[in-house]
Amino acid sequence: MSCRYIQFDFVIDLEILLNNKSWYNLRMKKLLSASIAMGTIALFAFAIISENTYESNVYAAPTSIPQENQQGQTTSNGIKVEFGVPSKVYATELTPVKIKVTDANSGANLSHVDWAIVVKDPHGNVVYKTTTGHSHMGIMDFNVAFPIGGENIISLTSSSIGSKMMGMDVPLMARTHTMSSGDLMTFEKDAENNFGSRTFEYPVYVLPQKQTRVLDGSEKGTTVNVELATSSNEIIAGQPTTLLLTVTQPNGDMLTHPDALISVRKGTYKVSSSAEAGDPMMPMNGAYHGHVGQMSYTATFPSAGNYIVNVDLNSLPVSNYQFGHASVRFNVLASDSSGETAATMKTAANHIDILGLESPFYSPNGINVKTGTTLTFDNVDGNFHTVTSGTPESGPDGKFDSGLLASGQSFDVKLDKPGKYDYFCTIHTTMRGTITVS
Ligand SMILES: [Cu+2]
Repeated sequence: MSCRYIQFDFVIDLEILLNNKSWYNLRMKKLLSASIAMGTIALFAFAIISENTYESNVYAAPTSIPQENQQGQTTSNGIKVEFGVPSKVYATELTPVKIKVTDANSGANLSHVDWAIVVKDPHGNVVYKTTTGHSHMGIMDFNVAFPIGGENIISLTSSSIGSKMMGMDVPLMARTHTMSSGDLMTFEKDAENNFGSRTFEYPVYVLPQKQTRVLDGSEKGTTVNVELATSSNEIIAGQPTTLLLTVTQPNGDMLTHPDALISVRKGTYKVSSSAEAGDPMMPMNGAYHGHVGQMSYTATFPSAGNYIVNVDLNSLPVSNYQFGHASVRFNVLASDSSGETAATMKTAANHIDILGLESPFYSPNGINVKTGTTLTFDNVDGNFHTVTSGTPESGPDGKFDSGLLASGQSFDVKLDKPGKYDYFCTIHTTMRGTITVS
């Protein structure tokens, strides 16, 4: 199937939307001016809501997987998601992830689908999260570096654009539809494909950190291959970790009798080294020596974070390949014993982060506060959302409404009456949360 990558956007007058508190009372016709724009950013996705009751089941692929990843696909009620990563994925290495959403019957891409991705490491920690994105052509490719080896989970939530927004018609071209010929302009045979919101989960088997570099030797015209690997799925701070160094010739054969100085640094601070600075006449004095080009070095990384492993290599007169001297810096990542690699997100008791399309949508999703507390919602996602009291089923109840919140904007609400308050996003109706006031 051929796909033409045409960007087709409805351009909305943002000024009207953002300045008019009752923007959704205006007719869509006044707000939308249909135009074809090549290569522009999607703006319309935030202004569209479906009146359908959304499904939000999780479709999980089988969890027993080999160490080499296979291309996967999942079909649920006519929606097919194709998923692909390289067969071998290494921790900390930037990895391309390919995702495509199609109509299961025709195989054609679905247009105008909102989507978000969450990556969970083997401990269940969220290690990567996309902003809520919009796909014109059903293609949702992205890159991620998995910090920890083992079975990681990629969770994709995709959400269709329906025919109604707050009771008003959405133009046909802006709805999710099956592109009958793979072309946004030709979908007459199957004009609408409003499948709601669905979450698909895929396991990705990630191998321990391994990095390979090709270095220029100081001898003219020579190169040498250096591989740094760990045997465990993660480097845990405070525990001794063995680093394996393998040195090979350009033809791939093992390079015999190399000397190596290995040092581990965090910033400018030297954590450990295989030898102290040597005699200037014998610069590799005290270095590790590998008879067959393989050396191991055990270091303890004191805390979680990024480290530099510096390797200085020399060939010796008895080596089977003369490259002179070469050096390289590797970046490695250490995590603490629970697998946390980044500072944990701290949320004050009266702050709620708007995360976007992926569960838990609003964090914390349920919150208990005392009467009279002012709550602040921060939109930390990259897309527009609302905080609107009520439920998607019965609509806004008028108690509070943020209107459209752009990325980085916040909304304050003070609740003086005890009770349970439901709220939701009028753009992505799977996004909902509750506030309990007592
Ligand atoms: Cu939203």
